[in-house]
Amino acid sequence: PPVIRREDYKPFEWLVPEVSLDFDLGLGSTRVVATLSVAPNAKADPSTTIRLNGDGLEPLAVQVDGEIVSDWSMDGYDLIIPLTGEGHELRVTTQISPAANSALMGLFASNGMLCTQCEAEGFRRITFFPDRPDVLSTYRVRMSGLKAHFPVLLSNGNLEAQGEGEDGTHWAEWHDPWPKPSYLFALVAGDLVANSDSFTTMSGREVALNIYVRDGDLPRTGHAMESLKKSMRWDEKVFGREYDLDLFNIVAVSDFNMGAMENKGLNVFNTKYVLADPDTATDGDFDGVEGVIAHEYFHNWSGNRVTCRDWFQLSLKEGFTVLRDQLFSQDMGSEPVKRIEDVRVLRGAQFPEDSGPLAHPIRPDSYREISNFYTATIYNKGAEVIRMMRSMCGEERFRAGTDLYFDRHDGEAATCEDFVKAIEDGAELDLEQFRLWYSQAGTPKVSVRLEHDGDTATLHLSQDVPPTPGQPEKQPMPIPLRIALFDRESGKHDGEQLITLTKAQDSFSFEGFATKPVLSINRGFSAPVVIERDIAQDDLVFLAAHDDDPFARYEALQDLVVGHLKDVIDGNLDDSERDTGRQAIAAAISAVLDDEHIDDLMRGEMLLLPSEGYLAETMLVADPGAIHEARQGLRAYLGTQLEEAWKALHQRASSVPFSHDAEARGARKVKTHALAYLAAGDVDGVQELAWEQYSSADNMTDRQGALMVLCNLDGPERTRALLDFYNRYKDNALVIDKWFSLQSMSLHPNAIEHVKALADHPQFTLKNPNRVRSLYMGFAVNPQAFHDASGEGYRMIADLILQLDPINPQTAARFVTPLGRWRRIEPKRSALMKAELEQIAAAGDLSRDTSEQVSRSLG
Ligand code: HT7
Ligand code: ZN
Repeated sequence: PPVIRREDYKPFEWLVPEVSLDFDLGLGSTRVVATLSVAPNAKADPSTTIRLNGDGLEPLAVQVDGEIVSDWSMDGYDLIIPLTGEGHELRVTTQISPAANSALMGLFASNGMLCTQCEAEGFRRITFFPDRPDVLSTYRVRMSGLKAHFPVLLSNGNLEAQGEGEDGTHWAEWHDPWPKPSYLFALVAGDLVANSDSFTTMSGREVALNIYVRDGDLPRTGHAMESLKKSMRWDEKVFGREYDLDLFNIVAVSDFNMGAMENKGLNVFNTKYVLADPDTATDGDFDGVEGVIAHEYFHNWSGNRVTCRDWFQLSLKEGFTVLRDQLFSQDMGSEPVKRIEDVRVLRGAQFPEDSGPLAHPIRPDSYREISNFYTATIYNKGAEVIRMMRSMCGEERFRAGTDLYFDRHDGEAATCEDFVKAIEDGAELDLEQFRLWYSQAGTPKVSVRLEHDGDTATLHLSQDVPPTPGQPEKQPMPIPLRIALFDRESGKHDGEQLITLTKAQDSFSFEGFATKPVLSINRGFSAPVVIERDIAQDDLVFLAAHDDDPFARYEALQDLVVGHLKDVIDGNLDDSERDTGRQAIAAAISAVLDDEHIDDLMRGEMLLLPSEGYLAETMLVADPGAIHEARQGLRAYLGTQLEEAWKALHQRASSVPFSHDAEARGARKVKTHALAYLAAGDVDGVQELAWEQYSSADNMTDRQGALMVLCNLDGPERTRALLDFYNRYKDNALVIDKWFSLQSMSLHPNAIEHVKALADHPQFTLKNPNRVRSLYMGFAVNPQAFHDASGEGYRMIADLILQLDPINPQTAARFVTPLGRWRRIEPKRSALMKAELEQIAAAGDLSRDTSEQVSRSLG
C-alpha cells in the first residue's frame, strides 16, 4: 500500500458546502443517494475532475446538474468525475450491505440496529465523497425504513421533520447547521429506548439530552447521564466552552472497534462506556464511563468546532481532548490518584511504543493506514506534551492560550502548529524549541546527580533522546521538571521550583544547604521522561515516607522496588543482601499501611508493585520468566511477612458499607489488594477468605476482585466461583467479557489451556471486538502465559491475527504490537516471536492495517 506523507498535503480542489443524503434503510441492503453541491476552491489548484473517495462501492448512477452522465471512471476504489466551470450539483447512488460489514467501519448492523462509524475513513464505505477532514459541509439527512425494525431514526443536528410512509415504513429528516467533515457524520436506526434529561447552558439555552440503549439496559444509564451533565458544566467553567445545539444524543452499541465516537450531536458509544450499575460494573468501570463520556463531549469543541486539517494532526484533537478529560476526572475525584493512574497508562502503553518498532512522533510524518495511528503516543503522549505547556505558563495563561486557539480557528480545520502558535501568543510563552516534542519520537532519558559542597547543592542533569525508526539523531528538548530539596532532619523543603532542562547537559545550583538535601524530582510527573537518578536506597525510603508530593512519594516506592527487583533478576544479590532489600520494601509498605495521613484510594496506589511490563521496559533486553519469578517472589514474601497487617486491613475494609464515596471506594480498592497479597503468600485460609469476599459481595468491585484472586489459585473455590459468576451473569455481555478476561489474565499455570478452551465456548465470537479483546488482549498482557517458553502463547496470538484479519482488520492489527516487542526479549523467545511475525507476513491477502503493523514490526 502507498505511503501517505505529511509534507505532500494539498488543499482539496473543490469546496463541498452542502451535502444531502437519502437512505433507504435495510439490514441486508441499504440504498444511499448522495447529493453534493460543489464549487472550485480558490485556495487550491483548479481542476477539471473531482475525485470522490470510495471503499468497496460501486456507483449505480451518477448525475451532474440533474443529468445522468457516463463519462466517469474509477481509479482503484475512487470515483473520478469530469467537471468544468463553476458550481455543480453531483448525485451518486450506491447500495451497501450493513449486515455483511464485519469490519464495523461505515454503516454496519449490530444486534438488529444500524449504526455508523466514519472516523477516520469510514464514510467512503457509505458513499463516494472527498473523505478528508478539511472538507467541511452542512448535512441534511433523510432516512426511511420499516418502523417495526427501526422505530428510532437518528442523525446529526436537529430533527426537522418525520412522518409515516407506505408498507409499514416511516421516515425522518435531520439537519446539522454546523459545517463538519465527513468523519463526524452519523446515522443510527434501531429499536431503542432513551434516558432523557436536559441541561441549561451558561447562556440559558435548554439542551435536550438523550442516552439511547436497548430496552433492558435503561436502568444502567444513570451514571452516564450524570457524567454528561457534569462534563457540560465543567467545560463551561474551566474552558469557557458552551454546547451549541439544542439536542445532544448518545447511542450505546455493543459491536464497536473503539471506546466511543464524537459525531456532532450524536455520539456513538461502546456499551462498555455507557452502562454501569453497582452489581455489574466495578469502580474502575464507573470511572471509565465518566472519563469517556467527558472525552467525547469535550470533542465538541476540541475536534468538532475546530477540527484537523489532515490525519497527521490527529493529536491536535486527541491529545488535547485527553488532557481535558484527565483534568476533568482529576477535578471529579482524587487529583493525585488520577495522575498516578494516567502515568501508569502512559508507562504501560506509550513508553513501550516509543521504545519499539512502532515509535512515531505525536505528529507523524507518514502512514499507510491511518487506523494504526490511533495510538497511546497520539493520545496519551499528546496529552502530556500539552500538559507541559500548561505547567510552564500556569493555568491562567494556558486558558488565555486555549481561548485564543478556539477563537482563531473556530469553524476551521487546523494544524498542531496552529495550536502551538495560539498558546505561544495567548499565553505569552516561547515555544520555539518546544516544537521538537511534536516532531521527535522516543522517550527522553534524564540522568540526575546531586552534588553537595559547602552549603551548595548542585543538580547535574543530562538528557538523551534515543534513536527511533527513521530518526537516528535527536536534538535536546525542553524538559520542565518540578523539583524540591528536602532537609533530612526536618523532613521539609523550602518550596517547589520548576526548572527547565533545555540543553543536552546542564547544572543548577542551590544555596543554603549545610547538609546534603534529598532531591525530589519530576514531581507530579511534570515531564513524560525516564528519570535515571543516582540515589541512595535510604533516600528513596525517606521520600517514600515524607515526600509531600503524592506522585513523587509513590514514585520513590516504585523506584525502590524496581531497583531491588532488577538486582534480583541480574543476580547481583546474595541471599542476605536480597533479604535486606526485601526487608526495606516490607518496612516501607508497612509504613504505608499504617499511615493515617493518606486515604485508602492513595494507599491502594502505593501498594501496587510495578507491573512486569514496566519492569521489562526498564531493561534493554528482558527475560519475562526471570521478571515474573522475581516479582512473584517479592509478592509472596510481602504476603507472608505482613500477613497480620493484610488480614487486619481486609477486615477493616470489609466493614465499610457500599457507597460511591471516596472512603468506600478506597476501602474496596485496598480490600482486594490485601486479599491478593495473602493469596500470593499462600497463607492458610486464603481460598476461604476469597470465597467469602466473592459470595458475600454486594457489588461488582468486590466480586470481581475476589474472582480475580481465585482465578490465580488452583482449588475447588476457583471452579465454584467461575461457575457461579457465569450463571449469575450469562445474559449480560459486558460482565461475561469480564469472565473471559479474568481467566485469560490469570496466573494459573494452565492459563494457555484455559484460553484455548474458552475460544470454543458458545459465548465466544470473533465478530464482537469487546469479546475478542477480553479473551485475547487479556492473554497478550498476561506475561507468564503469553511468554510461555514453548512459544505457544505467541502462536495463539499469531493464529488469532490471521483468523481475525479478514473479519475485522482494525482489531486484528492491534494484536501485532505484543509480538512486535521481540527485539527487547531474551534471544530464545525473541526468535519465536519473530518467526510468528514472519509467518503472518507470509500469508497472502493481509489487510492494509495488519500488513503495515507486521512490516514495521519486522523492519
Ligand atoms: N475519535 C474517535 C476515534 C474512533 C475511531 C477511530 C478508528 C476506528 C474506529 C473508531 N472509533 C472511534 C474516538 C475518540 O478518540 O474520541
Ligand atoms: Zn478522542
